[in-house]
Amino acid sequence: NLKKIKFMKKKRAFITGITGQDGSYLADFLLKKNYEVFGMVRRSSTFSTKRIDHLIESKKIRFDYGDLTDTSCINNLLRNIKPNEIYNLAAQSHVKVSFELPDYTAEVDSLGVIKLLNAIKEICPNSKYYQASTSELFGGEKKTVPQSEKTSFNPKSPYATAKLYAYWIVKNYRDAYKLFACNGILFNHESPRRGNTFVTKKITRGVSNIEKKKQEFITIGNLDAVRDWGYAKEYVEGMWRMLQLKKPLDLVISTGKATSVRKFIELSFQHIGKKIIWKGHGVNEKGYCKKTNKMFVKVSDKYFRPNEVQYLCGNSKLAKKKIGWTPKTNIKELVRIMMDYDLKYDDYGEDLT
Ligand code: NAP
Ligand code: G4F
Repeated sequence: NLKKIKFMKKKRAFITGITGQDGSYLADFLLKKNYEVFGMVRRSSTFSTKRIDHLIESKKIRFDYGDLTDTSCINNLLRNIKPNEIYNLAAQSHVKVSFELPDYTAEVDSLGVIKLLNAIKEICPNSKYYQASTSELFGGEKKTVPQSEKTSFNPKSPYATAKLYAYWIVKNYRDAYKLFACNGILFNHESPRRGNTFVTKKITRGVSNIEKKKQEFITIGNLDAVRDWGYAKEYVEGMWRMLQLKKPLDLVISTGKATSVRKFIELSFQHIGKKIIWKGHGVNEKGYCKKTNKMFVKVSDKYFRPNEVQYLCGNSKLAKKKIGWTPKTNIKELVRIMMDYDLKYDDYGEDLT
């Protein structure tokens, strides 16, 4: 009986996007905090649950099929789960893909948010809501660095524009209906669970495959784009901390350190004892092994975007002050974590670091 009472007292968290990088780490984190975790999973012809299989197998989380584009589904889920906290991490999250799927990106990343907020307003107005907002809102002009909560927005893709709508509608519902709703403006965060088509994972996987003699070289886009890359496992704690505040707030989460794609490539090769020498310019630039002169990196315009966000580097001093969050993993350590994983495994799914 005591056990039952304890169980009933657990807080309930509902995560959309639980099969993604952040959703899976957040589920791990909340379970450790003794939450009951509920997740929304999209139906697909093959299983998309690799990152959370360890939780499904041990029956630690409950998941329901659903989609952010379906109002009835969202309403039913909130009615049944009655969550204390809602983390909306679901999105068409790939910037380049958003130029190819602009309508769908808006459908999910903008309208999906209004569906959720309306459902909260009607069904569970006391639930706390976290919105996965993004540094892409800032547009990445070098003159705006470091970007903070006070930096003006300048979205440069259908993804960023859709996320900007989401940002404002969260603020709007917070003010109009007194919902506890926060925007977490997160800068890039990576991990062994990062999707294969994001640049960091593409690089660490590619370099590992070169080392395993499964791949000859990596083909990449803009080498000079700069990002503020942190470790996803730490960033999900920032999300949770935001929802423990007394009053809702929008906060930047970042490391404050900038690294170029070029440097990320050099660090990844350094991990396997190889130094890269660059020759040529623009799409003709190539990276060679200093010792053997073998070509390891090639540039292709296939991976350039119609509009580029050149330089992102955040200032998360307010997050330190308000929620006591600071980053712990620097870029070299992040590369080490991702490289060690990719050298050991061919894909995520085995050791869920
Ligand atoms: P991710 O790995 O791409 O995961 C996205 C998740 O959204 C997946 O679970 C995906 O399901 C789900 N999803 C996509 N469309 C959906 C729909 N129509 N209905 C329901 N679920 C849907 O992304 P992430 O890196 O974990 O990022 C989490 C969130 O933070 C996203 O909103 C992203 O835009 C935002 N964000 C990410 C970063 C970053 O650096 N990672 C930075 C700032 C903001 P499937 O598994 O079925 O595809
Ligand atoms: O890894 P990326 O695709 O991430 P991007 O565009 O910064 O977006 C990620 O971070 C955002 C936060 O700032 C999130 F909101 C978003 O959901 C996502 O998680 O590209 C990083 C940079 C870009 O400038 C891109 O042009 O790397 C450059 N890049 C160069 N070559 C490449 C490649 N990007 C990809 N994906 N693939 C390449 O071959």
